Amino acid sequence: MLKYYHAEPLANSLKSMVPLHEKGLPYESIYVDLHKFEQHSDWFTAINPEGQVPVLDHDGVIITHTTVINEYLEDAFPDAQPESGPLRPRNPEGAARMRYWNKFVDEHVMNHVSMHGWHRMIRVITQNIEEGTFEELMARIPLPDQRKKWMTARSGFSEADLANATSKIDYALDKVEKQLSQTPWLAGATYTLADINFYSHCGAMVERMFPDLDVATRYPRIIDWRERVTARPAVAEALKAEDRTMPGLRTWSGHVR
Ligand SMILES: N[C@@H](CCC(=O)N[C@@H](CS)C(=O)NCC(=O)O)C(=O)O
Repeated sequence: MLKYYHAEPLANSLKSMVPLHEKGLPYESIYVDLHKFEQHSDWFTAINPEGQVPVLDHDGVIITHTTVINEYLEDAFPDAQPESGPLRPRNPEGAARMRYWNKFVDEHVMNHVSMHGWHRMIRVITQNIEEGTFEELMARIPLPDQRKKWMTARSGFSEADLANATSKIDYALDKVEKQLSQTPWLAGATYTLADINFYSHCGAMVERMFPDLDVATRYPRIIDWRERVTARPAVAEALKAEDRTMPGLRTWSGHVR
């Protein structure tokens, strides 16, 4: 029995939900309301002491961190694969290329996109919380870096930090565009966990978040790649989870990560 604890199907919550659908694995979907700080509540930190989503529970075995969850699913359910082939290539070179891109997205993309999302949305949410209540909520956050991020969101990220994040995203888009001029998918000839990773963090929302980067004109291969990912039935299924979470709020800006 699989249980998946998640927020809205965006970013990390989307990233491990897509493989569940691609592999056709039935799971119990458990929505964790980040807007109510449920991720730091006692019931949830009893499951994940780091107080973050998503979390996979496989017959009581708790797995956290999306890249780890996605590889776990490959190891635990090797025969459940989409028609396009395994999400982690079976040959060592293909698997290494997939991991290279996962590492790149995890280390050089995710946090930069996240900072802009927080700056635009979380700042407003945090500023609407009264001082004493805010301090109490902060005290419940298990990860020190995450606590710092929530507190910075309240005062606002600096223009220098935001500009630095934008330039890192531009660098990443350029790198992905070049890769897509050589191979149809990030890790080579087939769609893999690397595509799911970049799509979840930097797919549908990138144009709306960074209009100045002029993505549609400067990165046409990324647009084409994004359409191919979006057209996958499993991706559409995962995105539909929005209907079970917060109807009508499928925008990057409604999300806490
Ligand atoms: N490295 C983790 C990051 C998880 C993460 O950042 N989760 C966000 C949601 S996308 C979260 O729980 N944010 C709320 C918080 O930290 O309070 C992963 O890959 O799963």
